[in-house]
Amino acid sequence: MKIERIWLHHLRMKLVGPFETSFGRTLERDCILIEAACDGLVGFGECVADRKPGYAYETTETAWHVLRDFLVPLVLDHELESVDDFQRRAAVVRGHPMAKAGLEMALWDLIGKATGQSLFEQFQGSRDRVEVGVSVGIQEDPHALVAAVAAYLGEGYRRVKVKIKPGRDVEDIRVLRAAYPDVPLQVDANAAYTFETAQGLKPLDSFDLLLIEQPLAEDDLWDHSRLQRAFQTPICLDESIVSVRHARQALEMGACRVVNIKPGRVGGLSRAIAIHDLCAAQGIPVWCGGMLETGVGRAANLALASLPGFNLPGDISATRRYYAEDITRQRFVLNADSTISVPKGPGLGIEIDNQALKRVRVKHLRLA
Ligand code: NPQ
Ligand code: MG
Repeated sequence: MKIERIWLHHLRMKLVGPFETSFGRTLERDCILIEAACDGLVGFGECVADRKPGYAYETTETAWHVLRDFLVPLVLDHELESVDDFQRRAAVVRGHPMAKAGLEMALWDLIGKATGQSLFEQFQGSRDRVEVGVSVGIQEDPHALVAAVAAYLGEGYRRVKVKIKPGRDVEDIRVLRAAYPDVPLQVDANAAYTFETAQGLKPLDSFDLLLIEQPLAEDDLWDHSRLQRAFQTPICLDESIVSVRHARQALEMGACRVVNIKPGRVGGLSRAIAIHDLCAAQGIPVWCGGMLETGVGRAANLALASLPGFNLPGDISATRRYYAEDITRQRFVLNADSTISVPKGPGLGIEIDNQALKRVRVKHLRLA
């Protein structure tokens, strides 16, 4: 396969409402759509780096730079054998996993279109609909949280994740748990605590949570292992799991009992699958995280989450949870059983709505 041309599209999409986490409040979501052409076909990939380095160090601008100046030139006019071949070439670029993952996704889409296979088939997925939950941002107060959760339960979501931060943790969850004693519930701190301040989360152990996600810093596997020993609730790592090696080491030191897998955070769908395989071999539950993707990244996440080891509901909500208007013709909807169906068409199985794309595009660039 020889990629002939690549376009980068910087998008800015309005969220249906503000989304607040421990690292800030978001009203607009930036990302880069990568379009790669080869033999009359085009493949699309989504780079999930945001405008601000809040969740991770990459930003839309750093990813644009690394794609334009380093990753795209490695790919253009070079005979690529496979996705693995791309990853070997991309290894000369240190870090920048979201930039790599976006380009890798476009390759998967192209290969699928060339071979007539969906990503679901390429990955050998084991289910055609995947269980999903909803991620709820920090609200004005605990009562607003209960109201927000009530609305999502009304829409059919059966698993709820709540964002927490210091000062908005135990009491919020106590009130929510009292309102909904039986809802599968989990929390996500996005690295907002230290080993010391996280001791204050101990009462969460009595709320029957599925997991506590990323309480401590991204680069702190060791203190997570100390914290996991002190808590009954499983700790799940998100930001800390940046590679297959980090996943193995986290499991070896008992830093978590559950792993959140996001293709963007680990440098691509191929790496995400490798982490899935490692965890499955050790009986460690994994689930697919979410990065407020457009329909492009959402389609990729659905294919990934169809693998057999994804045995907890993913943060893959319906399109309308985040966007009134999306860039794909397909809008993803929640089935009555709190699942979303995996796309079936070749590659990602999505079509870009070019008019919608133009409406949300900040800038674009053609390479070669
Ligand atoms: C998480 N996602 O699991 C993330 C983090 C997250 C669905 O909870 C802009 C860009 C806003 C990236 C908000 C969910 C974001 C973002 C949250 C990532 O940690
Ligand atoms: Mg998270």
